[in-house]
Amino acid sequence: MPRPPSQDTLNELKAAVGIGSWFDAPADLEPFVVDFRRLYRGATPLVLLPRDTAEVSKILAVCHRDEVAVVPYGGNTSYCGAATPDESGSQIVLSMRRLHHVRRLDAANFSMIVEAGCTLAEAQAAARGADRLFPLSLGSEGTAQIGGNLSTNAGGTAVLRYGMMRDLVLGLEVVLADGRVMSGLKSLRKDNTGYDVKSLFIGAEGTLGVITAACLKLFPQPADTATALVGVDSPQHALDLLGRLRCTAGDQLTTFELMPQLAVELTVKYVRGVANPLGQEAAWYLLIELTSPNPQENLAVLLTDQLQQAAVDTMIKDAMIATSIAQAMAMWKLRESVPEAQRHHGASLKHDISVPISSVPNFIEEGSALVHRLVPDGDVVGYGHLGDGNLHFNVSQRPGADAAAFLRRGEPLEHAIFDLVDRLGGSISAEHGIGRLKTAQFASRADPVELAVMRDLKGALDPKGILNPGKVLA
Ligand code: 2HG
Ligand code: ZN
Repeated sequence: MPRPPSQDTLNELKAAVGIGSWFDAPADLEPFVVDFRRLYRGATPLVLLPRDTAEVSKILAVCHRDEVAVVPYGGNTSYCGAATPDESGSQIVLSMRRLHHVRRLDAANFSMIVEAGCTLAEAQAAARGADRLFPLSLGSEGTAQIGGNLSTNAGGTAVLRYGMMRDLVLGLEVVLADGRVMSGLKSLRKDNTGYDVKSLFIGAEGTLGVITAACLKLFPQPADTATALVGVDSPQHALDLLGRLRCTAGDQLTTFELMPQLAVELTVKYVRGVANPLGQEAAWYLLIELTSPNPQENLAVLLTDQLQQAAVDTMIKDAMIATSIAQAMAMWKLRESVPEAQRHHGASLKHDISVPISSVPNFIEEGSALVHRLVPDGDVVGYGHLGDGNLHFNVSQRPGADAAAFLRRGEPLEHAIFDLVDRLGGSISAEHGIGRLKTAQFASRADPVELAVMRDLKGALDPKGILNPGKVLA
């Protein structure tokens, strides 16, 4: 069990990074103790900002010896409070933002080695500068850091084509709980030497080790893109179109996002510069994007043909294909601003779930019935990555409803939604992780043997329990 750090330990930790690389004044600590969704307010005696892997190693060696808890902190965009210290005031925060270098980019190998504190946008820009693509893409990419993306196995809007963060990793450098450095920055596509140890640290939310750098896969830059906003009557029609496009466009289908009418309505209402480009309203909207590295691919023609055929087959109601980059960006802004619009609208209950893609219409129907029954003062704003079977099945407080009463209905609703997810063979956390928020639900629903294996791994890699205690396995 970790214990509060003594003054000697705190002094030693400060000395490990040097003057200017730590904070302990309350005003400076503030951004590090509140999570992005403001669900938690913790406390910490010290924030450390190491500059390199050697300093992270020194810090962990001290914390391990003295049994002091450490909370790794990236861009603080976790939806589950994964990077926030608890209320005890005894957990040290380890900010990774000064480890932000691109160590090496090998264009011929389609790979790059970046440090954990690089923002996702910085990593994307580095790849672009070498005429390559780093394809992970999500709304918070300007703030979210690579270390956090790895630690939560982030998803986003291009998973359909490129996979999640785990699929984009060739190698990792990780500092273990006792300060030892695992130097696994290989840039190989094929390497069958023993267990896939790096994979353990991806999605572990800083509970098994601190990722300091990663070798990431790169791809060709798209040279042709077709983007469309499409109106459909039902999730089933959306699913039918997804199946058809996967068969005709293959890997070129990069994005297939679903939004209900209410999400579009709220976004147009609250977010400046957002409009609905479709002439008529639809019950559901799709943001679809095809990309190809071949500039002669004529993707707009392919997408137009497919959508025309889908209209003839009454699969879709209305569609608009972007004819300029500005139009495509406006469609993207509509989709990416939904979380912001929901925030402006009032309190919300969030469920980041996934089910097999074929079960999404069924999930939406049964899940909406649960919301109507259990949260009569809420409206379903269930949107997200239909191409991955991942919905943000959120519920927004109806205008004028009492926020506290609305939020109190969150727990019974969450149980009912997660029961439905379990029945459909889904996941209670598709892309946001467990953090602190979902530890109880995770522990009660995970396969007991799998959970026991996870606890064994935690015990083996972090025997003193100093790494991000209270997260994932509480
Ligand atoms: C998205 O897909 C993000 O926009 C945020 O994962 C989802 O706010 C949410 O629930
Ligand atoms: Zn998402």
